[in-house]
Amino acid sequence: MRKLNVAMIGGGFMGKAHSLAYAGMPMFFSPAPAIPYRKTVVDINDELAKAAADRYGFESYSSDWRKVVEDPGVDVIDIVTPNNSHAEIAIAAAKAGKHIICEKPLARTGAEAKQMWDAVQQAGVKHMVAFNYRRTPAVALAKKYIEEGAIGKILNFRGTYLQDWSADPSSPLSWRFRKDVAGSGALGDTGTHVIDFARYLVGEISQVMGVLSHFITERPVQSGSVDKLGTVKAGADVRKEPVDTDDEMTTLLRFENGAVGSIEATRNAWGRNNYLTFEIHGEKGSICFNYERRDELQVCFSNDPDDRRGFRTIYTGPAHPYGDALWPIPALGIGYTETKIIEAHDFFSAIVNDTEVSPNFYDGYRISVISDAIIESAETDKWVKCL
Ligand code: NAI
Ligand code: SOE
Repeated sequence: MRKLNVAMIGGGFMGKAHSLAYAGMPMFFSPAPAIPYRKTVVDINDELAKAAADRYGFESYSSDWRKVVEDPGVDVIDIVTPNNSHAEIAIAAAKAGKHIICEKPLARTGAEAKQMWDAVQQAGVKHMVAFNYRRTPAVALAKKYIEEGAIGKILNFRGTYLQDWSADPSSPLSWRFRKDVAGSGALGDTGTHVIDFARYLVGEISQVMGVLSHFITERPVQSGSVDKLGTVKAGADVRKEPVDTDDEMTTLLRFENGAVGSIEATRNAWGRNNYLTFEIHGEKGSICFNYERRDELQVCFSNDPDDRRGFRTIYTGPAHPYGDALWPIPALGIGYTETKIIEAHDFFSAIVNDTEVSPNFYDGYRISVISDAIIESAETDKWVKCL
């Protein structure tokens, strides 16, 4: 079995998720396309890097990503750092001929993302952006139904990403609230996952009409480089700094194929934890998904008899996408890790078989262009074209 050496840059939340995926992928997918070997992990200092290596099972560690990217023994660079470092690391990795998987959003702006897309094209390496939610089996099943024509021509897409981990103004100001690091707030952090769903399931987005809100304007400063995602509350005496990113994004959408839609992403939705949803209406039926109930897909088909028509629930299992590799009985429970395992499988398959994988840096670039258009639309109060 071919072994591919991975250097992972960043050892926080996504460092954990990607490491689990590398360890678990060959257990779920047999035979695995390749063994992702956890060779080196990098963080901002040796102490954090060593802790990540020990915890996540890497052979070595470093605090110098530039050196690691040049290492001839490394095949794959995995970028799981905050958004402001994605471009620099990815462009250097592409120049060094490494295959690259980069966390979302690909970049802070469309211009930055374009440089990354250009760099991987010039280098001829494989590239993927880690919008893993589309690899939830129920989401892949929705895609299959749409491609089979089960709901006919799509008319409407409604997507949401509602969270409350930062709804409390006393939860600290991490990198996710800093425009220079994150690029934007709810828009880039979670809204982009829904934009990925919209493009994947419906098609290219051609125009947007957005509103960005900014309700929580300052937060207590957080110590350390890892975002504690609201799990640590600061005392009243802690110094506060301004938040310069949006905490809510709402946008109308027009698709190239004539469909219309809307997306809402908010950080202020008490009671909603990872409420990532879509509802798609076609001429012959509807499909609904809610990540908080991610084993389930709700479907309604217009050609069901009048007295039986209505939503029904399909629990994903062996009969559905990725079913052979996952669990033998529907509704045993698909987790976040499974989506990352499938993502790793599809990325390593593309490397080994020299095929394309999606979403790739082009998709990441398009999502950044659409995000820029939402910002411009919110600033000008006008529809903005993004195609
Ligand atoms: P985190 O704050 O948990 O961890 C970031 C890690 O990167 C920290 O250990 C930090 O010290 C390290 N780091 C920062 N700058 C670095 C540099 N220049 N070189 C090496 N290490 C550096 O952040 P988290 O949540 O893991 O987010 C990382 C990326 O993953 C972000 O782009 C985020 O948007 C994305 N993400 C994606 C998710 C998904 O569902 N696909 C979920 C959570 C995050
Ligand atoms: C925080 O909003 C966050 O960790 C996002 O950064 C991720 O992309 C999302 O998957 C879960 O929530």
